[in-house]
Amino acid sequence: MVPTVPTGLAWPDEPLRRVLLLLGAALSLGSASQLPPYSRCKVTVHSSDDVAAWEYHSCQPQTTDLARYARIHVDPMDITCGKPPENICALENPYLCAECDVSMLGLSHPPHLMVDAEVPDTSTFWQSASWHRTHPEPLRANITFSWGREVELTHDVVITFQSRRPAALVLERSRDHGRSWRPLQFYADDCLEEFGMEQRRALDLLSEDVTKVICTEEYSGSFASKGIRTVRMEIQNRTALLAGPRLPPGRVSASPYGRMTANPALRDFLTLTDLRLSLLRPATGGTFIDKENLQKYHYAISDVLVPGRCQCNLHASECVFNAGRLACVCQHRTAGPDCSKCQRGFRSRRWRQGSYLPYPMGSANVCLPNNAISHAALWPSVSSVENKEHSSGTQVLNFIF
Ligand SMILES: *[C@@H]1O[C@H](CO)[C@@H](O)[C@H](O)[C@H]1NC(C)=O
Ligand SMILES: *[C@@H]1O[C@H](CO)[C@@H](O)[C@H](O)[C@H]1NC(C)=O
Ligand SMILES: [Ca+2]
Repeated sequence: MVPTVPTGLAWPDEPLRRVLLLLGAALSLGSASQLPPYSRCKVTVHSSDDVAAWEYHSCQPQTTDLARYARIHVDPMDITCGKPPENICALENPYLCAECDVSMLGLSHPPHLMVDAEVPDTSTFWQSASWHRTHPEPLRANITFSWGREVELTHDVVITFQSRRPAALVLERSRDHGRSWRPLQFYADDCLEEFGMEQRRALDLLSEDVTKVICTEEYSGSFASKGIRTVRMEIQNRTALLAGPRLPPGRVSASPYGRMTANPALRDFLTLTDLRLSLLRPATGGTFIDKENLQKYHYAISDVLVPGRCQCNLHASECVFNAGRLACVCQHRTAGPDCSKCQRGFRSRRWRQGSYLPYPMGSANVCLPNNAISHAALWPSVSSVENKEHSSGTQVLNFIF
């Protein structure tokens, strides 16, 4: 099962994240009244003898680190260091080198070391070949994370480099399993020269720019701190543009999601099947390239964090990892890997996505039994569902079984 953290909490930074991932299951056992909206799909409101009544809510899986559930592919195939064995040196000191060799356990740096659990003080990392291998061609690498399904980003993507941060890179997304790609964000030490774009910070975005693709020099420009090794795609700064001022804990998620329903462009921007990190130019520490010591130019990444959740159309509160795939555990009589259709026998009205509105419970839009309409007397709520969904009522529908 996918470890989860409660949706209502702000996503914590490293290293608290690792701890919370473990605590997630325990925390979500808190009393029902403390649960944030959308974290459950169905609760018993009362039961007597053989009659149970349920209240349905729209729901979604909790945020988790999706990077751990992705297939990771590095391009070109031979760009990981160590085949043949080679020396990789420090940018600051070309005589401080370490051997990389794929055939030696302690000396190899395969891609999965970007998503393993980091133990304090002992970083494990993926490492590329050095520029020595490809010079005078550029040193480039694509790292692709594939989920084989739609997922949505909920918090900042954070890439932690072991090397200095690259001088140019692009973060891209695909919604069609890698057939087409669109940029999410450009990063360079000089945006104008590298990409022909004005440099901008996510902080400076206006609410009409919520899905604007920017180029930032914040992480690789000359003023970027040499000691800090992370590169971020600022998701929260964007959702915050829609949410307005920060809400008290426990209500953090509700308002932005309500507004996201009304902003399909942002939902589209944050929904993807694949995420790609395109490394275009390693850090060189300036414009001078030391051709005698090309082993000091390379990429190394110790951790990639992709906080998000399965896209389940607001019909599942859980997403499980099974046989290498993430799948929604569909509720509301829906079916399919992303709950995008009604179960057989429950199709008396057209399938609909759940909705975050009206606040705070949303609308479950459950699939109804095939005979629901003809048994209108038994299903008095069928028509009132429609009404309630458009009123400010909080209960969606009480189903009597
Ligand atoms: C990375 O992907 C882009 C876009 O598909 C492609 O043009 C480029 O050749 C790839 N780079 C490498 C180093 O494989
Ligand atoms: C943007 O993100 C940064 C870092 O997460 C945060 O300090 C800042 O307050 C955010 N800005 C807005 C406008 O939300
Ligand atoms: Ca690692």
